[in-house]
Formats: sequence, structure tokens, C-alpha cells
Amino acid sequence: MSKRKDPTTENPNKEFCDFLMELANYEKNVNRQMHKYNAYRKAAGVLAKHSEKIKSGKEAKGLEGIGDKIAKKIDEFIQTGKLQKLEKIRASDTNVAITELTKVTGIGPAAAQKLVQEGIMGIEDLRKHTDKLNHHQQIGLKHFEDFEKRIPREEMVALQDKAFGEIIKLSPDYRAKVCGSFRRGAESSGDIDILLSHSSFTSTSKKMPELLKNVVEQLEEIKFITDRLSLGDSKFMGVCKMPDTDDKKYAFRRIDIRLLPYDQYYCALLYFTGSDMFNKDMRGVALEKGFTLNEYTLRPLGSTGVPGEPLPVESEEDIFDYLDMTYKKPSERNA
Ligand code: 8DG
Ligand code: CA
Ligand code: CA
Repeated sequence: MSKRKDPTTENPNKEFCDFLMELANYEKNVNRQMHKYNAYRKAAGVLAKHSEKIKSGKEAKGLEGIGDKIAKKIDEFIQTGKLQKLEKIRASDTNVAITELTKVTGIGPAAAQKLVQEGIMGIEDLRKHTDKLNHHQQIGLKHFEDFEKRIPREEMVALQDKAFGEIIKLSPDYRAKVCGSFRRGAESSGDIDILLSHSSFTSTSKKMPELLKNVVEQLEEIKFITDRLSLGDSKFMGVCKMPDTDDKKYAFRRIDIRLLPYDQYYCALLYFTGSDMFNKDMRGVALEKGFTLNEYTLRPLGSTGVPGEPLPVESEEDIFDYLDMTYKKPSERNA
């Protein structure tokens, strides 16, 4: 077993982070206020990285991303041990139902609200009305309990080795990498994110969806992939499981595979490694410095704000260099 400590258990501000994330999810799922969602998430991220326990709202306000409103909530929580606003939110059956339904993959805030309006007040009700669900949502419901569980790192490694063994058999010219929280060193992950590219496929060649389809079909063949949620030219979402074993520790897991042109590998790698918050911050820095960064390219912005030609990128370090940023290893990108 790894000796690495679980960062969540050493966070002295965990209670604050928890209530901020509960508020964040409420704003996203019930109110669909993405700005508020991001503001709460940002504050939670900043507090999670702060190594000392915060003693007052005033102290918290000294940190980036924490303003008056959140500082007040921190004071209220310190003084009373709870938040009026959250108590009210939790007291509403509608809010609770929406929050629960959005945990099913494929059910977003809008779909959840519609279901609640139709009287579906939670997962139990939903199981009696699967006719209301599309294919993706039905699979999400079928594996609801499994998908709620985190995937231990040890199993992530086993899933990775199994998948890569098959991919290489198809063609040694594939390049595959597990990104997301796994690449950031997490002790457990929510799903498995595979970045895929092939030396014959570049941004100037035609689309090659069969490169992705062949991998998906091969992984289905060996019963590693058990369900498809969606398959496009460059993006697969589905379900996988370690095959040939009755071992109960192996559950059904969510898997995402993204196919990117070979020459866009490093921008894709950076994007797909995340975290999502880290990406947001880095895109912000890029804009400040006159660049636009996305999952495909880094491009300079001209004086009129029009992106120029993609800059040559041969490593993740190159991207940090262009932006005059100190390189951050994946494990340092947990913003
Ligand atoms: P987890 O699965 O362990 O919960 O965490 P994760 O691996 O960091 O998150 P993920 O949802 O699987 O997303 C993988 C990466 O994709 C993430 O680290 C960064 C990138 N990404 C963004 N924005 C978004 C987004 O809006 N949705 C998703 N699914 N991924 C995003 O930068
Ligand atoms: Ca992930
Ligand atoms: Ca994912």
C-alpha cells in the first residue's frame, strides 16, 4: 500500500469545504446558477489548500476567491455549527430530490427538475419509471450504486493495464494515457479517463473515427467494456469492469475515452488531466497574457482578439513556458 496520505483527511478546513460544496451543488443543480456554483467551488478549493484551520470569516477574506458573503457564512458556521441557508435547502423535498436525481449519469439539472415535476422524488421512484429515461440514463440508474463508489488506485492500475494491453495489440502506433484525477496522483478516482491518439492521425488528416471505434469494439470483445453511453467520432462514454473475475471488489466503472490528433496530444493531455478548476485558472492566465488555450491548441491572440496559428507544442512544459508560468507537475494541479 502507498504511504501517501489522503489529502481529504488532513484538510483542517474540511467542514467549511463540505458546506461550500453543498452550496455549490445546490446552485448548479437546483438554481442552475453556474457563476455561483463556480464561486463556491473556487472558495472550497482555496480553503482545501490552506494548511491552517481558518478561525474567522475575516481571516478567510484575506484569501483569493473569498468575499463578504462567504466570509459571513464562515462566521455563522463557526458560531452556530450550521448554516440557516443550508438547513432550509435540506428541508425542501424538491431540492433533495433534484440533488439525488442529478447523481445519475445522464440526468442533468433540467432533466432532474422535469422528473421531480412529474412526481419522481428520488432514485426509488425512478426505478419504477425507467420508461421516462433515455439509454444513457437507464444505464446510469442500473449502475447507480457502483458509480457512486470511488475507484481505488490499485484497481485503476489494473483497469489501465488491461485496456492498454488490448490497445497495443490492435496497433503499436496507438498512444494511450490515463488522465484525470489518476494522473494527478489521487488515491481514488471517480471514473477512468483515457486519452488516445495514433501516429497516423493528425489535425491535417481527415477524421478517423474508426481508430476510436476499433478500440471500443476490442474492449467489448473481451468484455471489458460492458455498456455504451455514447460513441462519437472522438469521444466515447461507457461502462467497464475488470473481466474474467468474480472478485466482488470489482464493480462496474465509468470510462471515458477521447481520441485526439497526434500533434494535439499535449494540449489534450493538459486539459484531460485537469483538474477542471486548474484548467479554468490556466485558461484565465492564458487570456491575460494574450493567448487562447483549449483542449486542442495554444494560439496567440492578435490585437483584434482573433486567434493566430497554433503554437508548436512538444510537451506540457512548452505550454507553461509560453505562458511564463512555473511548470506544475500533475500532482500539483489539484486546484
Ligand atoms: P474524478 O473523476 O476522480 O472525480 O475527477 P477528474 O478525473 O478530475 O474529473 P473528470 O470529471 O473525470 O474530468 C476529467 C478531466 O476533464 C478533468 O480533470 C478536467 C477535464 N475537464 C475540464 N472541464 C470539464 C468538464 O466540464 N467536464 C468534464 N467531465 N471534464 C472536464 O477541464
Ligand atoms: Ca475522472
Ligand atoms: Ca471523466
